[in-house]
Amino acid sequence: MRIILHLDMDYFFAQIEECEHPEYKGRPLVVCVYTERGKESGVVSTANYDARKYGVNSGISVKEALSKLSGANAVFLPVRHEFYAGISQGIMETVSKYSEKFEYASIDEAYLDITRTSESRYTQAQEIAKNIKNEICEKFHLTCSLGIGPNRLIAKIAGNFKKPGGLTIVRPEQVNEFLEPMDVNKIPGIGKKTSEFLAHFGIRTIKDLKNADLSLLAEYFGKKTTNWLYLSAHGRDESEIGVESEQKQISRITVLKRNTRDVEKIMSEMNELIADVAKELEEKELCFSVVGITLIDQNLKTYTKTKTLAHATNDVYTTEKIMQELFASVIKEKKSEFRRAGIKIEKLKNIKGQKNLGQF
Ligand code: DCP
Ligand code: CA
Ligand code: CA
Repeated sequence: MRIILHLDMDYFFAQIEECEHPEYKGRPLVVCVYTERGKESGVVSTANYDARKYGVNSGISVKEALSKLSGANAVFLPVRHEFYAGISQGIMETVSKYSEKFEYASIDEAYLDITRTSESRYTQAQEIAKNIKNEICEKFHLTCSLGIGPNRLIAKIAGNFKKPGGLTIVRPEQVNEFLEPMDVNKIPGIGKKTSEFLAHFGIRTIKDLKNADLSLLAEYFGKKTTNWLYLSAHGRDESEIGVESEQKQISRITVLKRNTRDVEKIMSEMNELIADVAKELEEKELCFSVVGITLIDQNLKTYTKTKTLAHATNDVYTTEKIMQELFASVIKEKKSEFRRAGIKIEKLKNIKGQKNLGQF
């Protein structure tokens, strides 16, 4: 019997800003992605719970947020993504120590398979959850919400159940009563369109979905999605946490047109290799969380350097800047001229069971 834990940081970007500016505590705080057009143009990245009371949530326009919060003594701050990513990385490192089966899910979310560490006991799982909360609080002064259940799906729904600061435990024998009264959109992957579609058939709660006519659903959603809907409604999810793919890395290397120490020149010769790696990632449906480079000098000495990302990604193009920094740092340390250069990605994982069904 597996026990899975889901972690999600509370109002993550806004909570970090609160922590950085204790003087704003108690005031509505909104983190914004501004456009160049100024202080009224842009969207809300996230907001603290004081601001949410006024209906300010991720994705609404800054203008709308300003109007909802007029007279509320609110604070508006620009998003600082790199800064939050650094804190995320620290949190993920801390949390990943609680199990060898760890999986990054997003900048503020992760899954742990704690079957072994809890000895399959929910009382012990609860202790582990408390320890995680305490450690995050002590090290980062931040709160999170945790969910524990027999699989990834239940852990995630449990984690979202009580926020902020929640710890919700759903034991196998409680799964049905926990899920049945919920709206279908509580199932991760069922977005607005799917739930509207289901509502046409009179399916609003997870209990409705359990009792639905599968052949009717299959006509609209296809067999694969219908099967997934059926399993989810029954709280079933076999997907493993943090299984690394059998393939350990993808790498490409090339002979440079001329021996060089010029980072820009090296990067300009990486384009083809990067495109090639991107293609392989897509074909094999893999994501990765470590980026690396290789340089070989005129004496055939090899140098490599890697960096662990704050969260796994399947988009190698977003790591070009990191590659460039890694090349630059090797070049700075060594005196050689370089003859060959290459890139690699590691910690490959299969992207599965994480499909977003929002397109329905
Ligand atoms: N985020 C964003 N734009 C969105 C959604 C999220 O920029 N449309 C960013 C800001 C969030 C972070 O991602 O802080 C994590 O997203 P969550 O959905 O987990 O939301 P929060 O952590 O902000 O709030 P909650 O307490 O509901 O988890
Ligand atoms: Ca969150
Ligand atoms: Ca999240």
